[in-house]
Amino acid sequence: MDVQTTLAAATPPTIRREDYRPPDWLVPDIALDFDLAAERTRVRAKLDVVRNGDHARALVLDGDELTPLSVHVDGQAINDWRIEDGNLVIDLPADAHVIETEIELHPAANTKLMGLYASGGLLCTQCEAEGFRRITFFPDRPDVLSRYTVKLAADRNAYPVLLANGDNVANGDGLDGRHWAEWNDPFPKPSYLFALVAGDLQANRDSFTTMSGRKIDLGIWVRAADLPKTHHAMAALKTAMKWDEDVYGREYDLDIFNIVAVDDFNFGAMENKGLNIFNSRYILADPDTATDADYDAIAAVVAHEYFHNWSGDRVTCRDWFQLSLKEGFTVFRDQQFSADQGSAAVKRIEDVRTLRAAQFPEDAGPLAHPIRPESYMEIGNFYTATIYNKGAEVIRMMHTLLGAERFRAGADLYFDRHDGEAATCEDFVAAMEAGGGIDLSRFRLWYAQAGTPKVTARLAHDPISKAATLRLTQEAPPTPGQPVKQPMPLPLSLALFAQDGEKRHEQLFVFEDAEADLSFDGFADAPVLSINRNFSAPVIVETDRTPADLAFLSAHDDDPFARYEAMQQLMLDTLKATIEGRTHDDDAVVAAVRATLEDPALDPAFVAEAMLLPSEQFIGDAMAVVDPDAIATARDALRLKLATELDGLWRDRYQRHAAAQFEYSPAAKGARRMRNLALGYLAASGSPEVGAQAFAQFEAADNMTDRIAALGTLANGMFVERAEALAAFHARYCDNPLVIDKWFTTQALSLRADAAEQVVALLNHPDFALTNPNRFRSLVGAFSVNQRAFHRVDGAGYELLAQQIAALDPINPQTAAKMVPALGRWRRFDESRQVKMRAALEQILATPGLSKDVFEQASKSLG
Ligand code: 0A1
Ligand code: ZN
Repeated sequence: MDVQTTLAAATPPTIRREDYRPPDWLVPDIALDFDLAAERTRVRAKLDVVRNGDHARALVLDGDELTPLSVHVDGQAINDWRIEDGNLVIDLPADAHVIETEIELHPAANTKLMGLYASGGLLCTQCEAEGFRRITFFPDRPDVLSRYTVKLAADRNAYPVLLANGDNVANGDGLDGRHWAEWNDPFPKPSYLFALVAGDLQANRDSFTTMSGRKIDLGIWVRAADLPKTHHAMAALKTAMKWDEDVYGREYDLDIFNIVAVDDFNFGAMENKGLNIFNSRYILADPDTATDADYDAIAAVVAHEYFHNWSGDRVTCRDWFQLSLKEGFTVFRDQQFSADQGSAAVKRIEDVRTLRAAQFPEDAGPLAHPIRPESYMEIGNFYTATIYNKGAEVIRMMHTLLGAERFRAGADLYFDRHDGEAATCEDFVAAMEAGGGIDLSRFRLWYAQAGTPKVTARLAHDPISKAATLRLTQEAPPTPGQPVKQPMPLPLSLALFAQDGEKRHEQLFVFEDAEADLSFDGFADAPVLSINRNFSAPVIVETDRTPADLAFLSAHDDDPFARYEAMQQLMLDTLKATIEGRTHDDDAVVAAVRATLEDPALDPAFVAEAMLLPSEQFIGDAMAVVDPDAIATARDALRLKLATELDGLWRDRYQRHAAAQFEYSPAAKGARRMRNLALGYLAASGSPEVGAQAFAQFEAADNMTDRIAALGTLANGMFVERAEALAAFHARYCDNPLVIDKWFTTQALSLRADAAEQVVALLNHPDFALTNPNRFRSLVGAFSVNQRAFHRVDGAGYELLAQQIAALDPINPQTAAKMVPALGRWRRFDESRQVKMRAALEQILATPGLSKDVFEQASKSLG
């Protein structure tokens, strides 16, 4: 075989959206029978199959690493089945048959964590997107909806609890200490929503009475020792159930809603019908082990998975190209929910920060794709920030264009029209048009075009005519496969402020063309422009506002997001000027930060957000060529200047927000945020006195937020207390893997020059393991976003990541593939780094037996 054919044979097929065809066979009913054990599990499946349409094609049942032990058609054993590409193919004479198959699985050996696997003594499943085919032969695609009856049998001692989707209809004892449970899910569902769990679990039980008066039994299932850590998740669940009734009119449908926490999980959580399975990091919390950010994330993820019951389960996706139909909408819903629980402004700032950190780089790189992609090799690679977070921004824009009431009418129509169906993104937009009364023809481009649009805004003023004119342009950059873009409708929230601080004009301008001119009369003096308020469109806005304008807005804008944004832009402009060696005035930043810190009307949580310097990555994203060293130097210098010049204020804020007894309330969270921000600034000086102060906080803290903030401060610097604090932290939490993850992450994110060496040492720590995705992400994933360390000029960071990806790939390809995009950003760096990053990608591609997950990411990254 020559090289060409070897490569061709290794390239996985590309699946295209345009090739969609309805399924050849449907499966209205399926009965599954599991004989469970960690080493060997027997699965018997009985499928009622019905020919769909007028064709003579064989029945093809997807299979992944399955071998049939027996196949029956209409009760008769047959031998003329065949396996093609792992799938079971059976020629069938009539239009309806009963197919029975039997296979054997080895859950304990399933390190991919897709299908049925073992985690910490439990047996559990993960089926989205294509895991069900690793459990039984089935048309594993989301447009085949079936009613499931599931029988689980297992050893009673090892697996006293047996859970599946729907209602528990029967239970009994078997021979040899075994027992069984039967579950029935009345709602037809696609196979990716199937789930089972078996294990020694205890439930935090509660109930919720729905708006129509039905009582739902709720259970959060964990190891007995973890029960005290489930209260926050339970409270969030009940709040989310009520919120979905109030805001979307959506009521829960089954009589039971169960959640199970597992330690080994590839993603955050999974919305299986009536049986959500969670990564334990998104369930378990108490003040000693979880930060405020963890508490918030738990509530958001619990809500997200619960909301999927309607946006995902009752109305599912026709095919995986429609993934954003359920994910974009559900992220938007969870964002709305979280905004309603606390400060909407702070939540919006956090969401935009996430979008910019995770999605903008994706949209600007070789893996850019529209929220409705056109093709994929491995669907697991498309659970991206684009599908999720940009998808949510697209839904949000519709909400902005329609207003809450008409958006609700559109959502109602969508659920009415498509309940029980597998729908498309087009169905959603069409329902918004009909229900909300709007024409979204051009808006549909948001589903088709990748890349972050760039808007330029130039405000001119003529003192004679007293007119201000705003000239806008928009342009979307070329992305892979899409060299030329059309302008898209951008809902831009605008305001003009007079110099005295008065808001003189406000509007939502839907900017649809490549250019637009707006004029405003009656301005004797030049006004200041506030644009993309509340981040009304997911775009990059470039203005010619001066530092004085930005400082003015940071003090006067009545839109909190715009106020935050003005401060960020001011900091960014200053940092860029430093990096590019242009003359500029750092004092404008100091003055603006001082003014915000001293404004008594502001919420401390908001102030803390506004005071954060732009991340090193964000600064890099704003440069033509990222220079990690210059960025680090400039940012450290500005940080030091703010620390020194505002020293008294930081000390005062640290004291003013002194730790009181732990409480999880918006006010207490804001105080902790402000206090820890102040500690961070105080530590910038490196003074030994602050090291002692951080260590004292570390030791005295009654909550993880304060303790980890102190540890991070120490870990970033050269303080003498550093090693002692790290050791004490490890010793205190050595039995808690979620906290040990934090210990790894804190060191992987260190700003010290020796961060890469520390990470190398930690890879050999006895607590490091490739088999647990949380642990891998906590060290290797965190390191890959530590810009100054990962992009070290000698290429050591790239080498390290390539080795770890190659090592993880045979164990868990899905998690390994998630780490590749860090190397895919090579075009953004200087020539020398580009060469090293490409070499790392080549090295990954040269790994024998590479998975299609990593192959797709690495080959596309080389572009
Ligand atoms: N649908 C889930 C995300 C998810 C996707 C794939 C998984 O496979 C390992 C797991 C979870 C959500 O949006 O929460
Ligand atoms: Zn989701």
